[in-house]
Amino acid sequence: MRPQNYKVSHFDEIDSTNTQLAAAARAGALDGTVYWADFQSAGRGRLDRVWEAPPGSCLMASVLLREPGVAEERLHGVTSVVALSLLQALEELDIAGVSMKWPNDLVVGERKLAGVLAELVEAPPHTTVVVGFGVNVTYAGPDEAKATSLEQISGRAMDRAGLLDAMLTRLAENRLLMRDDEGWVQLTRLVEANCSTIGQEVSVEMGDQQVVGIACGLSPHGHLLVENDDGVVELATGDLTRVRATGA
Ligand code: BT5
Repeated sequence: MRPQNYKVSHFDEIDSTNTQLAAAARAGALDGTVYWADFQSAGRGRLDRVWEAPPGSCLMASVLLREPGVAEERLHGVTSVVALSLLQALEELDIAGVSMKWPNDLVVGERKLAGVLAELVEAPPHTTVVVGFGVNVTYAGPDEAKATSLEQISGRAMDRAGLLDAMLTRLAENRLLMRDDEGWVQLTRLVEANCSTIGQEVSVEMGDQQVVGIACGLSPHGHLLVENDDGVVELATGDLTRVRATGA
């Protein structure tokens, strides 16, 4: 069941649900406004990358969150909370084997199934975030060796509106947890438990900085902890690649 406080608009075609929802946020759109589209002509990933999918092949949606009570340092964690909500929705719909790749992907093994893009919007008086996500339903990404789709992993084409509803329901529950310290710790532990990055040897790039080490956990703010000879480094975000498996 879709929680009543979302206001959902569907578009056959749009440039980018994130771009348009950010514009709507600046014009006063309310918390819980959701845009989703069959096709994006200028879909965006992080750092000016492109998110692409043929019409109707991918669930592409953005949610507007106004979170007056959530501290700025936790906002990076919003990406993880949205990814977690998606993962929980997929589990509810009997899709197994999906895990989170820090900071913003859902993967099956090493293949990308979904990506999340959270952007802060200057829209006073509250801290405002537009969080977009793309989940491949029948399209297995621009590079099939690196990506996958729900159809590929489950043999069925999932109804995108149903998946959106399930995800928004989980997000509404998780947002309640986000608002207090205890709930935040609970969410971080859930993200950690579902994050296949933890335990891997990784290389993380942030601008011209690079950190290599073992991803050993998440901080209370949801930042990645990477351990190497220099100690433990805490990373709010970055581009992560796996160096090699360290465990089973
Ligand atoms: C992301 O960025 O993964 C965030 C993607 C967010 C997309 C949603 S769709 C709704 C909303 N509106 C938008 O305009 N965006 C959001 P990043 O981690 O930077 O990954 C981007 C990279 O993923 C690209 O450079 C490609 O290599 C790859 N890619 C592009 N389209 C893909 C797809 N459909 N499936 C898998 N990988 C893809």
